[in-house]
Amino acid sequence: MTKEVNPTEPATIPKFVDALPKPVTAKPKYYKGQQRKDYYELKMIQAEHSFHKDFPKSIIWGYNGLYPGPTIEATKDKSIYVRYKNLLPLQHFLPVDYTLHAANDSKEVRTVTHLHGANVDWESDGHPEAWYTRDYAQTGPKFSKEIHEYTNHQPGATLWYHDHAMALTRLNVYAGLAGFYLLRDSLEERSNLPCGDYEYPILIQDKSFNEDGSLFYPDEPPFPVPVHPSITPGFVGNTIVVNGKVWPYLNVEPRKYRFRFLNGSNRRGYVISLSNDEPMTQIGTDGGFLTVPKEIQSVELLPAERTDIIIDFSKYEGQEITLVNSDEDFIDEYTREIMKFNVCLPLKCEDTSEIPERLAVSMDLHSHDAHIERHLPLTATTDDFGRPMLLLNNRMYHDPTTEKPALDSIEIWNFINATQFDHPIHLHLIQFKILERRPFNMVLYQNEGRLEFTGPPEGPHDYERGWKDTVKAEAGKVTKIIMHWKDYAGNYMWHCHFLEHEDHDMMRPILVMKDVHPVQEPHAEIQHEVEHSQDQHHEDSTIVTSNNEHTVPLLITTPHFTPTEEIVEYSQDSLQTDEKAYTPQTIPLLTSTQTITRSNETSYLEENVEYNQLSSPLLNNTQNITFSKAELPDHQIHNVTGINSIPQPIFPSTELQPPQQRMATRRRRRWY
Ligand SMILES: [Cu+2]
Repeated sequence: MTKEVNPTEPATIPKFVDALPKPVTAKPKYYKGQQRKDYYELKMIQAEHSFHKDFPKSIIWGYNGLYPGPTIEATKDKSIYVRYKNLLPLQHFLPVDYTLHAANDSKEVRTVTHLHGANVDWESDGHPEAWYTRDYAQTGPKFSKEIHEYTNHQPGATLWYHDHAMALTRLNVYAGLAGFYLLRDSLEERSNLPCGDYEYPILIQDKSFNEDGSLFYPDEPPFPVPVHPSITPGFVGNTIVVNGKVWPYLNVEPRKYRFRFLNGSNRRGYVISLSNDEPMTQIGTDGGFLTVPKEIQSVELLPAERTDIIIDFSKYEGQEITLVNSDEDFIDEYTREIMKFNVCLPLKCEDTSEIPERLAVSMDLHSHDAHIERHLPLTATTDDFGRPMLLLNNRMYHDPTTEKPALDSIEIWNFINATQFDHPIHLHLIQFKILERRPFNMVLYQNEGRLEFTGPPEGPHDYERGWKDTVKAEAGKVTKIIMHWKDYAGNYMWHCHFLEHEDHDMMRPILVMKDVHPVQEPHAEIQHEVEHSQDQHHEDSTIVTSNNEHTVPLLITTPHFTPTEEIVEYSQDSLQTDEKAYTPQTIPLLTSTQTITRSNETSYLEENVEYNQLSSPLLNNTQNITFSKAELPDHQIHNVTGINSIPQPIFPSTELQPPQQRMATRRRRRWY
């Protein structure tokens, strides 16, 4: 007896009955009467899409009406031009929250396409405020041109384009506005990697459906809020959709295949492995090839992360192998599986493809070359409506810009994740390397703003040692990355790539500045002086104090934690357990930041004015704790004045455990 298929109930949905589609390749278009090889036009339109052979057709929004959008194939250093035309309906078919930042600029559907991972001029980057409505009837404050120019001055890589409109990204991407952008280079050309029919880009997203097969997206969180529709703290779907099909299969030959995996989900992370526990060969990360191929058992992909993998099916002839998800968050028996490979096709011809011993040339960035080191907290608070809200550097999106790297400078960024969740942090424009992650005392940091490490630094995971543009900032750890700000100046972004977080202020501007000294104050606001502790037992100790403690302007009472100078130090417990490994030391960079002279006094003053006028809703529920040197409880612990504690989030319990009642009435749809 066949069970009736109900798109809301994963248990009733047959798995592995639709073949995995390969997205079509975008073709250049005629432009002003001429056919050009470098001009593309993609039309965002509403269309019908079949997610599963047993589902009714669903409404989606797709580039050229396709989900995923057509794959753009580009070549390193050859410019291409793309116009993404908004021909969508004026009203959204998913629940829009008009209380989010700038969402009420226009009630119509706003779109803007970001090329994720691209080294690109900011006006072509797809800035969230460069949005436009249908036929460019209305445009956002940062909109400047209709045609994006991609110069492709970067190594070959798996990039992707997706919608990035301010406060609508989660809905527009969920509706289907995403596609691949494969940048190829001569290194790839010279290699003999699997290609053509043996190369697949794989877009993994999770979705939930209504009974009629339409896409489901919640219109409110699972706790009472005074706003409707309202954003949720995060949404995960109850099915896994790969290249537009729910749990598809791919018939393969017993030979090597290349898969470029992309997690395009709103909130869900995946830990991918093969059901037969055999290893896979990783050849690339977000930003392109690794220096050497790496055998891995599994790879974790948070939203927006990519991995380039070779799977050799030659040993598995006749087998069925499932691509397994062992991520622990939001997992159930259904989402544990992603897709299936059936090694059932006859070998068409001998597999002559190879995995080269060496791939890319090594071009590492070294800590000692960094001009500046920034410390950037990830914290939780509540918004004007009492809803949980996550912040970067304790600021909302529209607060004045604080991350202003100088063009051609090398910087180190430390993400101090004081929330209870990991967050995938994405930086526009550049690719970076992960240096380390290091656990710290969360309670001490949350209560007093002091950073105390509780263990040794951990190197990046084996599958994330290449170039990255999105990194998992782990909860309770400081994640340290290094990057070179090069090629372009202007307005960029850094943000969490959980789309519900990004749309709700977990996003901050970056201004890459031309003609300034590469060494500046990390956050361009408070002037600090550094005093050396007299304590002979702790010669390396440093206390950072503000030089105008008694006349602090408003900006110091705002919840802006600005640890200009951070010191590595350790808890007593750690010292006792492993003294050798925990020998205190200062970060070598401190020396260079201690002697900072401001190169741009004018912009500093302007910034001050802006801060004094700033009123943030955070002020109401934030306590200000200021320490002076005399009050320091222990000279081993280093401190910064003007630190504010951030109230603890209300939402973690709701994010992990939606109320049971609601779960039952809404048929396993989830809000997170
Ligand atoms: Cu986040």
